[in-house]
Order: sequence, then structure tokens, then C-alpha cells
Amino acid sequence: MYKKISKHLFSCKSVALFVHVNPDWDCIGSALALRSALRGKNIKCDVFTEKELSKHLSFMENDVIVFSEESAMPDYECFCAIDVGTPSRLGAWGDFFTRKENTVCIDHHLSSGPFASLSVIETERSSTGELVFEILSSLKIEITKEIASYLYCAISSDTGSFQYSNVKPRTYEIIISLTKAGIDTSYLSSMLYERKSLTQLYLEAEAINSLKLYHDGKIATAHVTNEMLEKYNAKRSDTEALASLPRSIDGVMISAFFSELPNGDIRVNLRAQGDYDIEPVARFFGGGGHKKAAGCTLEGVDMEKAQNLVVGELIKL
Ligand SMILES: [Mn+2]
Repeated sequence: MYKKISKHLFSCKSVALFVHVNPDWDCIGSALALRSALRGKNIKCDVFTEKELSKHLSFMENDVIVFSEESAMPDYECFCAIDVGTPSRLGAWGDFFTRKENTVCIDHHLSSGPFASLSVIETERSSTGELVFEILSSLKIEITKEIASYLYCAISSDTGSFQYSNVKPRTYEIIISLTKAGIDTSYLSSMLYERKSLTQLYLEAEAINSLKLYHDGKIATAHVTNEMLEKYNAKRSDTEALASLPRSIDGVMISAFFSELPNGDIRVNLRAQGDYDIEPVARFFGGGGHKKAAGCTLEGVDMEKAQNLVVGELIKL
């Protein structure tokens, strides 16, 4: 399958790569790695995002295109979705993508089924970064230092710096190959994990103050409201690192982090330890993801109601 995908991509004259809304490092790193490889073979390739990247994602470069108008989109032979489980994760551009005939999807989320004409979807993989590595390797594309750096960021971030249970022997084998390309893992790790702003720390303090435990301390929640963001002049992207905060408490098996969106909807990030599978809970509320990390958005409810609804479902687990 990898070879089929890579042969297809590398036979195109031009490829547009699409990332999901609020892209994370796995998504952006995978896209930039693939772009670098395609451009290396003189294939026109660009990465399209729905919005400007948040600052922590752009430490390597800013050269992604914010996709604003369908009509302004130049012609590309193939559209490729990266780290995208369903067209809705493409935000406003889901329809535009699915109308295209020549499409590819590279992903590792549990999904409702392929939506591209050619897909590689492996839910056992830690990250889309691993899949991009396999795709490039299947055609013996050289893994340059630049490509390896992007893939390292992708895999490191989606594995929680190699701490999560999604890390498999193959993950480490890939990392060995990446380090052989001469990447500076210490530098990359510090750029990924050691760049909190004062604002983010204040927000973290607010989130810690909001912690609540349920069910004998096995379930923990925390939240951030728009009011808190305003108080510290923080951006929504400043809440990203907080999603796994309640899970770090000793004894907590399942955590839920609630953040209020600008329109008042409540975004929920679920995390699980051990044998718990929280993906069905995310799906119950119209979202999705993985067994141990999933998310959903609750519309038309306030913070308290959202927490009651979600905690109610989590206790059933
Ligand atoms: Mn991912």
C-alpha cells in the first residue's frame, strides 16, 4: 500500500497537501516532510491550512498557505489530506476536497471509512509521521536532515515524547533511521516542549485551580473559559498543552479537558490510561480520535452542563 501511494504521489506534477483544523505537530510535521520530499523531486507541492499556524508550530518555517478562497486556489493534480480522519476535520474545505477526483489520505485516526480515492489509514500507528516515513521509504526516497527533522517532531509529539502506549518497536526503528540523517534531537525537543510563555503558565495555573476529581479520583476534569483567556490576553492555542494536564494526577485513569471556543461551544479533549477506550465517548458526542486520546465539541451548552454530560458518560466506562 505504501508503494502504491508513493508511486501515485511521486508520479503527479503537482500535489496540494491539506491539514486538519488546529493542526498539531504530527499533522504539520508530516505535511512539511512530504512536501520537502516531493519538492526534492521537482514536483510542485504546497501545504494548505485553514488558518495561520499558531506560533509554536512555526518554529521551523512559516511557508504554508492559508487557504481562503476556492476560486483563488491554483490547480493541483492531486489533493492529499494529512492526519485527517473525516472530511469535517478539514473545516470549511471538506466539500472542496471531496469534490476532487484525484485524492489521497494518509492518517492514523479511527474513522468512519476512507473518503479519498487512495488511502493509507493505520490506526495502530503512533502518528501520521510514521506513515509518511513508510511511504517515502517504500520508494527509497532519501530521508534528508530536513525531512527527518519534520518527521521527528511529528512522531515525538504524537507519542507524548515516546511516553504513550502507541509507541511500538517500529516507532523506535524509524527514529533510529531519522537520527542517522543527522538531526539534532535535543534542539528539536527543546523547541517542541520547552517554550512555554508566561501567559501559558498563568493559564495553566487557572486550569489547575479548576481541577475536579470524580469516581474515587479515577476521573479528572479541568477547564479554561474565554474569560480566563481574556484575563491573560491569551490565545486559544495557549490552551493546547493543557489537554493532558488532568491526566497527570496519580490515580486518574480518564481525564477530560474542557475549553470554551470563541463562539461559546465547548471543545472537549479526552485522555485515558490503561485499558480504557474513550473514543466511543467522543464519538457519542459527535467527535472521534483514538482509544487513548480523543475529542469532541459540544454545541449550545455552557461549561457546567458540558462537564456534567461528559463526566456522566465517562463514569459509565
Ligand atoms: Mn496524528
